[in-house]
Amino acid sequence: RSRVLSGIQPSAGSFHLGNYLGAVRQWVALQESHDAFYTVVDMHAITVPQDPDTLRANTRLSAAQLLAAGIDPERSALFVQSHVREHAELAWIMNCLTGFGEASRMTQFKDKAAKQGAEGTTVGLFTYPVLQVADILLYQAHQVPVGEDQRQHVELTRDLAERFNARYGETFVVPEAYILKETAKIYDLQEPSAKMSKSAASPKGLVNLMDEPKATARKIKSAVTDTETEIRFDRENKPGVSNLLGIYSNLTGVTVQALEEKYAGKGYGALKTDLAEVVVDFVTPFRDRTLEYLDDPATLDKILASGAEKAREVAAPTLAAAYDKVGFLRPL
Ligand code: AQP
Repeated sequence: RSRVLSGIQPSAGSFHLGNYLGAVRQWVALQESHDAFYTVVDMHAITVPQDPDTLRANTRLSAAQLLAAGIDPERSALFVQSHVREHAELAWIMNCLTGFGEASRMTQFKDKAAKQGAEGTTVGLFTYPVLQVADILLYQAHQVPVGEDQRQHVELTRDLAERFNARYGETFVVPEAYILKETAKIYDLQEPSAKMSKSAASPKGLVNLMDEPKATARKIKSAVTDTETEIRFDRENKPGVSNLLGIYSNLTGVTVQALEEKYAGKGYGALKTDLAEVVVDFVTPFRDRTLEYLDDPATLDKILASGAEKAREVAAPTLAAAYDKVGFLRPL
């Protein structure tokens, strides 16, 4: 069976609709057909300041949301990144293979560094993509289910796997990004040309799955559209309406074309009211399930411990092979 690996940051606590549709939903589907490794990447989270207690709570909350979304810990290894030390260790080797210029070209780094300012930008934020390379290569993953914003990081992973293999001999599987066209990028409700993001300009554009469903319904109803009246998918000229149609279609399985027909001659209000209901119907049970998992932290921690054990069974021999290849002397 081929392998998949992906990760999600616990920094915001709640996942947003972009995280779910762009990534997590594919994780759930892929565990049927693949050996799956899914991780809450707390080490990535600390590339920007985090309050320690909040980070701990949000790490559990993230794991609970993954379970609520349908990750089955019997089939998938669900673990916390910092529980598997090999991530940091392989990242060091990968840091030593990455060009400074190469890392400087990562657009996510440039965006995030611009937000943090020169003094607030840590070296950890700079090498974040390289840690992500290690996350993927440790598991010899064939596919990496992510949103479009992560494509460049998966490309870097491919380059580094190939570089390592060429320099030291065949060691790593060269992975591919697994990005579904329909959900590659979910957009901000208020700024529909920008991706939905936890660091959105306004919280009104961001649909957090753990928010009160009523608040979520309000956000959908006040989504930005345009001055026309026609409900038509046209990303270029009607980004707001297209985003709503995309979310609607992805949550219900009804095609965009069928939605266009359904809403022909109707106003934006009707579309928004119905979509608000669709989203509320999705988030309400999701949220309840998450809270149930959170209610029993001992069980949650056991699931994560067993996930880390499964992860280490694959990560440890991969790291040992890499240590050998680069010429580290084995300790007695
Ligand atoms: N808007 C989105 N559409 C589709 N996929 C998305 N992802 C994130 N936003 C969208 C995907 O979600 C997965 C987990 O993301 P992450 O934990 O790496 O967080 P991120 O990419 O940093 O998410 P944000 O909210 O966009 O955070 P900031 O504001 O910090 O950049 C990934 O697979 C990602 O592609």
